[in-house]
Amino acid sequence: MNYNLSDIIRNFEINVEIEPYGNGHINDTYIAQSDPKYILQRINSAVFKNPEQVMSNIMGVTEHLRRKIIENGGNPERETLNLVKTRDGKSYYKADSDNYFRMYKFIEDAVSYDKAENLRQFCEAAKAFGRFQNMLSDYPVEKLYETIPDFHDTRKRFENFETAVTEDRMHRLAGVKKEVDFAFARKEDTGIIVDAIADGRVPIRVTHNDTKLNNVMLDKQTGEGVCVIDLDTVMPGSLLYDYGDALRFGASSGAEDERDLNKIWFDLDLFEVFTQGFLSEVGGALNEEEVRLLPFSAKIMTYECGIRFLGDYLNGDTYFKIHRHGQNLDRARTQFKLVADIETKLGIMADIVNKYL
Ligand code: ADP
Ligand code: GN1
Ligand code: MG
Repeated sequence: MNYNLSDIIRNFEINVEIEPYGNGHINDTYIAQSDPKYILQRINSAVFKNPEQVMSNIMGVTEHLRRKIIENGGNPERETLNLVKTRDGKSYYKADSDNYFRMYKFIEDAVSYDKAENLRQFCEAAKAFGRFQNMLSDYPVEKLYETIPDFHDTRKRFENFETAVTEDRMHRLAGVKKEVDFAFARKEDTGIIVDAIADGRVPIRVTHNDTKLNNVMLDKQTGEGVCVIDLDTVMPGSLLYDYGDALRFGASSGAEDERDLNKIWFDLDLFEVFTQGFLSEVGGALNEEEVRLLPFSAKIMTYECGIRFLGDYLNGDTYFKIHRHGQNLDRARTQFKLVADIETKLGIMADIVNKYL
């Protein structure tokens, strides 16, 4: 760490102890234990090459959400992220070219989960993501920067994965042949959503693109969804990305990095409550092709994450934070186990989707 956190927070006119917080794989998150509390984040500038554009998107989107929440009689202090300005009135503090920081008001009395404790929690998360999408349905897509180009272009993700396999920089390939074969056997799937978007069969919408369960805060008392957070990847995208990615993480029976694959399967009860919650709030806006691809989106988003984890493992763990050796490989393995399981369940999943249309 080549920055001093006490110096950083003084730029947001706060002067208290801060400590690491949260389980994200990308940014460095800290909590300021002041009254009220704040969240300080260092934007990962290796991942987000243009932090100014990230902040421009977040400012635009949170202002829009604030207006919508007020119109709906909600509480904008809790239901959207609120940026805290620096002393000189900016939305972020640039310590140097690699170190950009921002501060948010801390959302009190709310929790984010790495794993749903019951079906209701996942249903509430689904409603929150659906509402988020709905509230941004009239946000001008052209105002948004693509903070990570081709983020969910699975075909390009596959090309990057192939490069990682070919280069085998860390000499790890020999130990992951089975996983690599699994990924290559599904290469044909990688163009399905990308092509549907290119042909205009699937519309571009304003999407979150990282709808992990721990990116939504639920109220501690009522259990209801309060706020969707982690807005760095809000970009033009497909609703299928948000739906599929949320299921990838949240409808798994176990942790993303579980080593015992007997504990990993795709849970159809969780799938059902998510589908019900998401479709109830997203608005009646889905076209036929989107509906048709909903079950497949869970498979392909899980696959995409799997090849990203495996590619990162082959590249030497440079993208996703790891806390132990082999963690990205373990993550890839759970994703592929889920993909294989989803493949056997796509028919049932389609029936469930039809129930809630
Ligand atoms: P990352 O991009 O690394 O995933 P997040 O923005 O998701 O970072 O933040 C990491 C964690 O910090 C979240 O899962 C959540 O628990 C917590 N968090 C983030 N922002 C807030 C906030 N405004 N109020 C309360 N907790 C927050
Ligand atoms: C990262 O930042 P976090 O932990 O919410 C990643 C997502 C992956 C996810 C896998 C910007 O999300 O795309 O799906 O890890 N975010 C970025 O757990 O790459
Ligand atoms: Mg996060």
